[in-house]
Amino acid sequence: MANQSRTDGAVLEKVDERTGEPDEYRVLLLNDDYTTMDFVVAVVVSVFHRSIPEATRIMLDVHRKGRGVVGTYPYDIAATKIGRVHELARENGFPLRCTMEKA
Ligand code: TYC
Repeated sequence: MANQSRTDGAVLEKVDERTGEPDEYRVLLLNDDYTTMDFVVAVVVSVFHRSIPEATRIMLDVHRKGRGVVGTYPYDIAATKIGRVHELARENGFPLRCTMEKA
C-alpha cells in the first residue's frame, strides 16, 4: 500500500506530496527616496549575481516604476536573498526593501 497512510499496521507510511517542480517566487525590489543608486546596484550584483549593466538597468527600472523583479527562485532561496538584502541595508543605514510574490 505504497503512498497511502495506514493506521491498522505496525508501519505508518506518509504520503509524499513532493510532485513536480517547486513553486517559484518573483523577488521584487521596492523604490525609496533614500537608498543610493550605487548601493542598490552593488546589492543586486552581490546578492542576485547580475552583471553591473544588468543591475543598473534593474535599479533604474525600480527607481522609475516603484518596483521591479530582480529574479525568480524557489521559496527558500527567495527568502534567504530577501533576508540578505535587508541585512545589508540595515548594516549600511538604508531603508531598502525587498519582497516576493508567487510567480
Ligand atoms: N530612488 C533612489 C534614489 O533616487 C534609488 C533607488 C533605486 C532606491 C531602487 C531603491 O530599490 C531602489 N537614490
